[in-house]
Amino acid sequence: MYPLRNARDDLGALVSLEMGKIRTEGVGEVQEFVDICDYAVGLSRMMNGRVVASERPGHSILEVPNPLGVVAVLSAFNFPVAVYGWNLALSLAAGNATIWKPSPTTPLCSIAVTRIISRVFEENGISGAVASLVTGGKEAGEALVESPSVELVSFTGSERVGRIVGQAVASRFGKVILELGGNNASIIMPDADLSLAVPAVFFGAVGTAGQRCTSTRRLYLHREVADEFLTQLKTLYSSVVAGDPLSKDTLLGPLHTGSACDVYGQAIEKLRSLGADIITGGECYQREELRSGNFVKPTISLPKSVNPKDDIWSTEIFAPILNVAIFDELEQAIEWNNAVPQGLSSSLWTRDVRNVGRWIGPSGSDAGIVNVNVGTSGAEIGAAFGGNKSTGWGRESGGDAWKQYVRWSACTINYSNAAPLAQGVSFAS
Ligand code: UN1
Repeated sequence: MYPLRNARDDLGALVSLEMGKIRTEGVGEVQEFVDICDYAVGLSRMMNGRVVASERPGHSILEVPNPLGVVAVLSAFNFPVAVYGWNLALSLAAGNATIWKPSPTTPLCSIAVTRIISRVFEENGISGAVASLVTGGKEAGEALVESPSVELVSFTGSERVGRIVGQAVASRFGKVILELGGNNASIIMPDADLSLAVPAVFFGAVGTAGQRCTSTRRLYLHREVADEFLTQLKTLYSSVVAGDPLSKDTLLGPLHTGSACDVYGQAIEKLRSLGADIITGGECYQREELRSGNFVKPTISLPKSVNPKDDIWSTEIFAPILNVAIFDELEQAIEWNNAVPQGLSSSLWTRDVRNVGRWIGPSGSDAGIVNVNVGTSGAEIGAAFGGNKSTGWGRESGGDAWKQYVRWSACTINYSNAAPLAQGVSFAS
């Protein structure tokens, strides 16, 4: 009856096995897919157009949403199930067919999901091909991106590839949704409740081994609480159990690929060479059973430079490395928050409503996700998800995201016995 819901735990375990995130996060990701399906069922009765007042008597203007046609979803390894779910559910509710090209390194999750979805379709008299899957590498992606039959390309991945995809789709006047890099900061004010803020930063920075777009990569601490915050955070870091992502006690799985370990190693080397203080971590696990498995220690570093334009602050490293800087005024921290190219998620910890007003207002965070007393990662499906600036400006999941999956028509209907021109133009000799 509920094939996806019923498969949640098994599929979650498969996510864990193939991607490397811990089981509870794998299961959570399938739950996210279930949630967006529920949402889209309701939404399908609310994908309303509008009736707009006309300046001409006896005229009505309608704004009408119609299906686009074919939507291609190019998803990343780190959320091999949920991100497809966001796109599929909205795209289907809008009346489109979807072609999915997952990451080349997570084909099993995509095959399992597609089998579940196609069974539901076929039981309801719809061809499974309405939600098709093509696994493969660059060539498969290019074919979809370049095809004039694909009206909308929704791409999640790196800024480098996103730039290529964005340009290719724009050059054929297609539609594109880009969900690219994040370089997300948490800001801790002196009045923050540390018993909530410390675990939230811990989850944001170490959860999914730092491989979420929304992972916390920068931490700006007010001078008054910096020492206390770091002491408590270090205690949590020392409690991390690394190992088999499927076993109950594990908090930290491996990085997804060996090359991700190299990227981690190079980033640590760079931090050291620039004189950063590596407070904890900074190396791969040496234990025999972890050595061959891409396990890297979650790292907290205190770089010498606090200039957010410097490489170490402005580049997204897809690994559990948290760079820390200390500030005296909220304005300074907001300036640092906004000074990087990316604009996905951000988080402020305070109990002072005046700080909240500044943070969410015009001089506040310029990210797409602007949280208060909530970490940078782990968004619910209800709000639109996505980021500004080099994150690509795309929005997926909740909010008004569905409006991108339709073509909008403005229809002016004349039900009078005259045919007046707009703006009072007279065109008679
Ligand atoms: C991603 O990392 O691409 O907000 C998606 C979150 C998750 C989705 C992340 N709900 O962290």
